[in-house]
Amino acid sequence: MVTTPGRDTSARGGDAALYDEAGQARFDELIAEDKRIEPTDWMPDDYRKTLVRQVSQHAHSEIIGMQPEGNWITRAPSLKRKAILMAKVQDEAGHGLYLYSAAQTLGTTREQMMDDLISGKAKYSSIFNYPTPTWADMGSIGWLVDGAAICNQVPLCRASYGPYGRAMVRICKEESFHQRQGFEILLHLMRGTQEQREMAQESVNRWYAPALMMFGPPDADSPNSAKSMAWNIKRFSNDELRQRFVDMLVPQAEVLGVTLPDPDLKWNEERGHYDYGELDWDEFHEVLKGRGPMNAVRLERRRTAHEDGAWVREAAAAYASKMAARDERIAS
Ligand code: FAQ
Repeated sequence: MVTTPGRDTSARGGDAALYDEAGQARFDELIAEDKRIEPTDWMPDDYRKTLVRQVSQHAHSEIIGMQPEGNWITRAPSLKRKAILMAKVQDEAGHGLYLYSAAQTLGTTREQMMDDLISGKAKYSSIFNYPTPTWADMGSIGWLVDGAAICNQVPLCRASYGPYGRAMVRICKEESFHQRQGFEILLHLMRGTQEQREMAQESVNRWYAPALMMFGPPDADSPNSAKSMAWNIKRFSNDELRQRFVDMLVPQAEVLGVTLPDPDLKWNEERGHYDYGELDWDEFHEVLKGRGPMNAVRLERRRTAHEDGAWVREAAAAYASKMAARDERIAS
């Protein structure tokens, strides 16, 4: 099949049989030159599938990620804290929406992605399957979870797929604010009473290891990394980013006055990095299989919210078709 290089959209929808030699050559050239692939460019089916997988999982993580903090909106300790938390949770909703839109440019639909999420087929970040029993958890989520998200996502601003990379730029700016507000919550607690300091430390103890696992399995067990890195989607491996995160956390923990719960954490002069202890990968895989502490609750909540929102989707569709009919009448 001969097509205009780089403009063939016939492979949309994922038919691997629609191999396009010229399109592939143009794609390879763009990747080699570290340029962007845009939605109308021809792209290999596997590249499209990898992106749909990663971008939709990322979107689901933002949407499910609203729940652990949403849990504290009504109980935030002051009006100011409540307003900040509410704004943060709304930001996460926005991130989910940009990312669903980016995934839609790859030929998948919002309905398909939502069905996959609420049926339990799609993955979302393991971190959101842990509970938030104390106010200090709002600090730990901001400091550790948003901190890990930034480490992971800043390189994604240079992802080869244009709509994903561009969405990440704005997302990272907002995550950076989120990380600081979490740090500030913990700092405030650490400068408070003994009880508040203990609450902050107890929360950091629970969130530290799961936050390190957000970067994904060790490189040797990461089946998707090699391809994603060859395609300039991922720029660094899971372990490289995890190390970067640990190195960033240690001085920040000193400022806060909290202890990171890892007896093996120590500076390695030779490597120029902090060594850290083995993580519990069995726990990670259990969470991925849906058996984490909050998996069932998170999915049930999402399902209910989806069902409760059916009337909004129906009303929006009815309004859109009314407007389309009106536009047609005016045009004819
Ligand atoms: N949780 O081969 P790899 C946030 C899966 S957003 C669950 O290494 P890959 C904002 C992986 O999907 C947080 N599953 O995979 C916020 C794959 O399964 P599959 C989300 C995980 O894609 C803050 C399998 O394991 N961020 O926090 C996890 O090359 C506060 C093998 O793994 C993103 O999604 C995990 N932690 O690397 C919101 C960033 N790790 O699909 C609210 C974009 C791995 O083959 C409050 N994503 N898996 O069945 C990425 O950078 C990558 O997808 C990785 C995984 C690094 C997550």
